[in-house]
Amino acid sequence: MGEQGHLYFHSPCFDGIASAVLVSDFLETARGMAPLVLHPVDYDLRAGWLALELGAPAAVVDFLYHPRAAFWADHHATAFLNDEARADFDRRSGPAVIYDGAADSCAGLLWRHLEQAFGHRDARYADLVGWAEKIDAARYGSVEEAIFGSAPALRLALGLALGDGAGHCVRLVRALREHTLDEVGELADVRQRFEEGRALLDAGLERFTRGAVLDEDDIVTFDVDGDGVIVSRYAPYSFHPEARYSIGIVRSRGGAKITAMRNPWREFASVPLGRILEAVGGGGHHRVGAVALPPERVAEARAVLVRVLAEVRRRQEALDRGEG
Ligand SMILES: [Mn+2]
Repeated sequence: MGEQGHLYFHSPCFDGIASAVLVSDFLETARGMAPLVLHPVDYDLRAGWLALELGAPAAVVDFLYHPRAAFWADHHATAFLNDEARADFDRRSGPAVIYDGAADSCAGLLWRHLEQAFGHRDARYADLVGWAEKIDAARYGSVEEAIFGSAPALRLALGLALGDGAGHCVRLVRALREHTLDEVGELADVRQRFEEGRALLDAGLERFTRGAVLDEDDIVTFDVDGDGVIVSRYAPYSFHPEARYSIGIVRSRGGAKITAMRNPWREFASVPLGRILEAVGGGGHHRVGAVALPPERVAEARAVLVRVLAEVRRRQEALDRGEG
């Protein structure tokens, strides 16, 4: 048995899980490491992340850059928490430390990179990677598929909206290493989460009917109570399929989340939402951004929404005038 390493992966997130499958397969199969200790991580760790003492050696995938990660891969626009982290990455960038902000998914990035740099690829995971690309880049055929799709990967993804209780994501990584997506989609806890998720999704859509407004420049704004339900990020386009953007607040006991998203089913040059949300303390990709406000800051939610809305309008007008 080789050295025992640690793998930190974004969770609860389909792409994070798929990335963990690929990289654990690579490190254990091609590099002969002992089975990795799996650590799901999420953005609540952001404030202390760069100072966090990782297990060694550590791999980090689909998540923030960490200077002590021996292996790191990510594609988020906001992967670097500060200029020092970015400079450190520039120094260390190489076959085991990779970044591509234009990649649709981290799993897709790893799929191509591990083959090119190390000649390592297990064709069994092609389906898993294809779905990670589709889910992370919102390449759904329709708004119906995005919200109500029931392919095994989408059943699993909806179940993740219930959170990462009781080691669910770690179990999924292990299951997907050994079994196909079809098989994992039939596991009892995946089925149960999917059923539960469906009911919460329906309840969430109902709240949306009362809370979403389309304004004159094709932006849907909303302010909904997400407590105890699942509010699909695609719900705005189910009610307003022609909208260019959806920007709104989802409130819950844990605080408020402001999300901005471009309509993935409409063709147009859009503004960098991840950057715009970064300016108010959040982050994301070009096509989607979000910021989470803790309970003590929910009173600011409307003001943040107004600020984001104004910035999206300002930049979109410049783009529409051809100045972007
Ligand atoms: Mn991702």
